[in-house]
Amino acid sequence: MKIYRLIDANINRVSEGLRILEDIARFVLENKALSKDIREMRHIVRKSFTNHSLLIFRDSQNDIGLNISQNSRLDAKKAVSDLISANFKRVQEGLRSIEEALKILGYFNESKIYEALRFKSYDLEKKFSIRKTLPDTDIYGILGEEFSAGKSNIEITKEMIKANIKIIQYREKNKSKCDKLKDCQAIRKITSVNDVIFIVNDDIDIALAVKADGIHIGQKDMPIEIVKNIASDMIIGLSTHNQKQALEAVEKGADYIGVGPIFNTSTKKNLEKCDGLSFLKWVSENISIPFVAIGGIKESNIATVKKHGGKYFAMISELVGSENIVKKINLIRKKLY
Ligand code: 3NM
Repeated sequence: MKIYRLIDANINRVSEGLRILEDIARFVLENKALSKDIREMRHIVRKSFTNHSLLIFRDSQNDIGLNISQNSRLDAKKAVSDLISANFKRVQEGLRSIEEALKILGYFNESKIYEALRFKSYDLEKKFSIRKTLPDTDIYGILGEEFSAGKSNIEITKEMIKANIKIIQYREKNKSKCDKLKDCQAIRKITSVNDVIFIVNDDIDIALAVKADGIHIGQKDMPIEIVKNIASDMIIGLSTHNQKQALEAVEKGADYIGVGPIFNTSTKKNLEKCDGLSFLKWVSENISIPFVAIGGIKESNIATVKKHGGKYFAMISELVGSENIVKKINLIRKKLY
């Protein structure tokens, strides 16, 4: 009979996990379809034992797991993404337990229902992922008004989006905090509506204030471990200039790395030394996270960057300095495909 108690405990565990996931889908991700899928799953789990026959086996006060669980710090969560993965794990483990217990009791058909629910939960988990990866795209646009021949960052953002750019970084080295904040608030609105990833360079406070998708930092900025603590749900990009830095970035949990400078450029002050193309080639063969080539990339040399393993190409002056950004991006794409 204790096996029924095990099933009862796991039905509660699974239902509670699903309830948390349903709430995240509804209130955090604001995704109605996902929330509905989870709710349906929860109802199936609950209704498969409708006659409350399992209630008599419930003995949660005497559950030896309760004390352990209440004293444990192992389940401390830092971010919504941690909460999501912990609860999917809980749901999947619970479903597995029920599945096996039902088999012992000879309920093979019922056990299949729980197996199917477990597989469904793997699919749903993929849909839940909070944006932590770069979009599968080509050009990574970076803003900078001092290189834009008079156009504002807002105008440039709109032109980039018209050209189907899927990721835009705000990088201003000389503006006041207040001006940067105003710019970023406006750009966040435009990028959100157009489903474009918005990354802020350097200023974590601004990235957090405007709810950017990510933050990009350099080697001399705040250490990535600290940034990850502060901005745990954000995409974190780190500039790297040699193999050691690239390996360290992966180890410390960067979501992507900048690789450069590929060529000489006057856009960045105090440009780091880098064996551009051969470093990029090495990264393309040895680094498992996304990598963005940067530094002096133009329409005229982008094919060479691609030949050396480039997949994402970041550009400032070549894009923002163009009279017609859409036309420029189309010309660049012709060199890539
Ligand atoms: N970072 P442009 S090179 C911002 O090597 C930046 O990490 C670099 O500008 C790095 O496309 C660079 O105008 C400047 O050359 C890129």
